[in-house]
Amino acid sequence: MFVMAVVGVLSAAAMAADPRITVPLQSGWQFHQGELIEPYSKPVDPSQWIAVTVPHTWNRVGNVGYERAPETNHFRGAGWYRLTFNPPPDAAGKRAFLQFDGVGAVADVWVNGKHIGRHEGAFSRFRFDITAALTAQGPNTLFVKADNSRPQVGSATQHVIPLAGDFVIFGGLYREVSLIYTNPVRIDLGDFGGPGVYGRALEIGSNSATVSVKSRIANDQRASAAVRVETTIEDAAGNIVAKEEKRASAAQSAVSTVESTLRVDKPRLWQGTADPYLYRIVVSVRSERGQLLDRVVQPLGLRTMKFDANTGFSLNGESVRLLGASMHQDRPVKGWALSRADRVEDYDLMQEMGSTAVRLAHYQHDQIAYDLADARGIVVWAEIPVVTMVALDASPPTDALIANARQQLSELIRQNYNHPSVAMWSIGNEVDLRATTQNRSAQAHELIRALNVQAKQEDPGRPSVLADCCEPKAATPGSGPPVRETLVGITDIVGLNRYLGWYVGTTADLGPALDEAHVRHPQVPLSVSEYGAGSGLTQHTDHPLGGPINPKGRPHPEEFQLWFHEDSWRQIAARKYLWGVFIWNMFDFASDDRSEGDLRDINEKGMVSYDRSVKKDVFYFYKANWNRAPTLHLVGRRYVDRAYGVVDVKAYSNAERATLAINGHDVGSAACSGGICIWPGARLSAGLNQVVARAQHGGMALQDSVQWIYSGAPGVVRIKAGDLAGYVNANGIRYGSDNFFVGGAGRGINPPDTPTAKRIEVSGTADAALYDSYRAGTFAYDIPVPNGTYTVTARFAEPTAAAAGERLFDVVADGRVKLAKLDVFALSGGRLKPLDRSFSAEAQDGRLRLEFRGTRGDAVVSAIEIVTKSVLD
Ligand code: GCB
Repeated sequence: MFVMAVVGVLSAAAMAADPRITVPLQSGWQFHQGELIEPYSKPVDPSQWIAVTVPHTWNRVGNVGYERAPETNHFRGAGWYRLTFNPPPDAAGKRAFLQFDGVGAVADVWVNGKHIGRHEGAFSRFRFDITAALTAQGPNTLFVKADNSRPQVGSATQHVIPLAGDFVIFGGLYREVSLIYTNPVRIDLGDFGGPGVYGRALEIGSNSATVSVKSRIANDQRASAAVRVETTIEDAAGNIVAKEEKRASAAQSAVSTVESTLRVDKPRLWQGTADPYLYRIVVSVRSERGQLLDRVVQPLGLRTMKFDANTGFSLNGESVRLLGASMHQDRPVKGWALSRADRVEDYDLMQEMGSTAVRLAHYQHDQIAYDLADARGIVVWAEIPVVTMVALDASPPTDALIANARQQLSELIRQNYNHPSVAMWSIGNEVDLRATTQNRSAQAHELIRALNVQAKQEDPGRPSVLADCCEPKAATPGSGPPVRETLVGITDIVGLNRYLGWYVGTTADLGPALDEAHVRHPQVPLSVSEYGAGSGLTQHTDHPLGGPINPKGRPHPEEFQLWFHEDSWRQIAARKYLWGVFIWNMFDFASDDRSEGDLRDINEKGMVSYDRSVKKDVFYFYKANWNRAPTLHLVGRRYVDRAYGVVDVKAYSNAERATLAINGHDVGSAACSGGICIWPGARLSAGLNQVVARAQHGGMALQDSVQWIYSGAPGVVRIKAGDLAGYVNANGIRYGSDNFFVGGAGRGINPPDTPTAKRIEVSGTADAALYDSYRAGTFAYDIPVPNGTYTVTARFAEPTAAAAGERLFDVVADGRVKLAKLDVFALSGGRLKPLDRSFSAEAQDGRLRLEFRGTRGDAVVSAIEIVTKSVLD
């Protein structure tokens, strides 16, 4: 028989010290992707298996660049794992448990050919008692089938939450697996993966705190056992500050609960990031004669948290706004198989940005994530993956799905009950979204109500929460009742997912939308649980409002993300009733089938890139606003090859003022307001420009620099009107993104989400792309150029008119009408045909002003080229 490496066995000394033996199962695994027919009962063909170490996932999703890397693996289905192991020599007489910290997404487990059990749900820890299936004289063979099939009728995941979501469910044993040996009388390991010990502060005063600790004692002996349950609380230095011993009789083949109430004098509180002080609960179970049978250690943080609909959040009686972002649990190549070091780096980055809270979206994360939050004082929004859909079709959720959601909720709460960082339990994300489109809000309601009741039963001490996406719009007169009922009001507190200025509306709509919700639900404490915008780090614009953004496509200029967050944060910051704010998202993450920004299969709304190597400029915007540590960051370090010689230079800083120098020449000092310092209209020289910002803050001298190249010719400006990104034609002529405009609106001849097959283009030119965007309305351009005479060429293509005479407009320069009653349709011979017109114009006071005035309908222009006469002649 094919026998694999035998896992390590703990020393007798280690066993004596700890009555519980934990053996991590990391190496020696064999893996096979795809279906196998009863592999656990037949000899295994070694050629079908590869050696892997656990944590492991077979999926590889999300990469840098427009195209999928050849190593990409989107496979959704079954993966098999096989391991042979020997029990430790002293395990005789012990109970053996297999512990999985997380398997994507449904796990079936066999030991020595016997089916031990199945677990449904990709995120929670689970354990099986495998004592009866083990042979003491090894080797024992373990088979695990992990199945991450897409949820659909007939698949292994059809009744398993989440049924939807834009994040990838990575398949496999992506978290740790271990064998745990215990005495037959032990602290229970069968409580939804929980620790079996649950501590809760009943009262916290300045002189003392009262803590209740409930311990579940399991007994697999043939008779009841008399035990002594010793519960202690230790301070961070390991001193015992409270102790209680209880005698109990642990009933045979049952679980008995022992509750202790302890008093901690002069408690030191868990004060968030200011002082995340942790005690420890230690429960030791001993036999009557004092032999140590089992011991469990859990964190304890003493704190009170309150949420108020008008004043927001308070920690230990002090008002603080929870600031942070959401995060998923993946990275390039590794997928979900993260290491502790990865998690530490993620928390470091969050804290550098100034976060005091995190939304661990959209599911239960590994214990390391909650441990780090405890230790660093980061307040956690914890949640289960009831995401968007509660059924696969228009019928109500199945009983199996409801049971699965309930199971995952019990697992989340019991496994994380003792973490002081966890502030709330979330039971749904945007469940009103699909309810809206399929008119099934009643079904979402029923499930959410049931989960809410359960969350309160599991943990009366923490509020329930949900993330709402789609509050009903007030019914318009004559259109009947609103199509959906609100979910707001079911849970104690609420988060609002609002993508105003990205998926819908404009950023300016955000504040009013929040106020509307606040007025509609005056009793409900509200937060912003999601807002965000994508960013392609190789895509840039000189003006974020130059053209329409295509949220589900390309490009996503990095500067648009900055504008989005600057404008959104201003409005959020001003609304003191919000208890918290969670940016979507802290990190770019794998998202199947997105082709957005400059990436493939990535949701790029992160503050930091998928591989964590780039802190985007937006990261520093929040750092300047959220972190008190002195910060100065020049914006635009990736926009190196500049389209224009005159730029508004921007820095993010929490200093009061900053100064700027370009190539050693002083540009001046700028006030920094809301974290933003701006030097408008700074001039670049031809070639390489060294841009340096300096500031003094908190007794520190701050400096940051970027290098920009300007290779344009003096006195030549080319603008692609209505375009966010700019354009280089086949001859290498570069048009910058729309810029220097006053008024009007940027548009494309194809609305942003037009499918490729339906896209139209301008005909009769070799340079059709130059005419595929336009600015419309009554507007002007104030183009900064040296005084002098210029040849202006304006390029047009009628975007929408169906006949000559439908659109007429004047083009005015230096106060004179240069093109009168221009009828692009008539002059170009129809719609979507190019028309170029040139004229001379004077620049005065350092600018050339062009005005476009509609006389019938809106004026339009697709591109503008101005070239100084002296260069031309
Ligand atoms: C949402 C979802 C989140 C998505 C996000 C997006 O509303 O809650 O899971 O990733 O939008 O970026 O589209």
